[in-house]
Amino acid sequence: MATLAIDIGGTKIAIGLVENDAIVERRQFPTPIVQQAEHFAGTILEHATDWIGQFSRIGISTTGLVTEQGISAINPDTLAFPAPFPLAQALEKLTKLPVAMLNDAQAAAWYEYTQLDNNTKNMAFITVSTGVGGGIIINGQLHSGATGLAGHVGHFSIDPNGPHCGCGQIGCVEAIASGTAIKRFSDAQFTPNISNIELFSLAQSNPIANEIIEQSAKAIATLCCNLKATLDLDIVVLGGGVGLANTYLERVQQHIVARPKAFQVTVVPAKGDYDACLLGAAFQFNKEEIW
Ligand code: BMX
Ligand code: ZN
Repeated sequence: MATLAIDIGGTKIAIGLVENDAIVERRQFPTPIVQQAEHFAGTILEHATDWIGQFSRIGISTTGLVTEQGISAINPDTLAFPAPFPLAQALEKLTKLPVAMLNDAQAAAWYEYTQLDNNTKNMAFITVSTGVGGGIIINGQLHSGATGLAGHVGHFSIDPNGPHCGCGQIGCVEAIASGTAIKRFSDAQFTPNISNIELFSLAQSNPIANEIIEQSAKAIATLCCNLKATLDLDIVVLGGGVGLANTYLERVQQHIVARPKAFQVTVVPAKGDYDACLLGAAFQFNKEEIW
């Protein structure tokens, strides 16, 4: 029997049927703007109507802080739910199936950890996408903390003179490096406005475009070195639409090697590619069995 995997982002939802550790079918649609969890759950299930009967459990990975009560935004600018949003309960009620839910980057961290060699015990996954999210594995276990907040590394405040973050702090990595931040810097420079994909192409010839991306990559490098200093990580896995964009990983690596050796850490691209969070949604069921 397969698992229905659901990955909830601020702008889009990806769903997949995951069987034998692989996505056998996948779909994507815009995140519905509804206030009621049951209405939201019903909309998701409508996109999976023809899969009903093929899955025996549901795994959710979602942007935001996940607690027993539901989903709450740390940065409300990127999510329009009333908090806490009891999505797991709503899906359980509608399907009568077991439902598990984790933060998106924590779920991806667990998936990516299972794909690494056995010598790796301490790692972090960082996604640079709409926001900047993270998940931390310590001694082979996902560390989510007493309140589920652990890994919200996008809210390391790294510049006291930096931009305001939607979380209420100033100079967060997310406010400098995320896809949303890149778009904001880009819109202030280019008229007519261009997409982030266009910005990455333009960066090859235009120093302003290049500087916006460099600023993001440098903030992520600072984050990686701070995490190395805090947790002595073996490796950092990078994902997300921006994190996996052409030249981005190399830019981060270049900034890391300019730091003192003690704080340098190896950064590799996510094996799950753009679907690391979706695979993580299904893999959270394997958490207990693996070690
Ligand atoms: C934000 C926060 C994190 C999330 C991260 C990446 C909210 C709604 N989300 O820091 O929980 O992991 O963004 O999210 O507060 P993504 O949507 O960019 O993948
Ligand atoms: Zn913040």
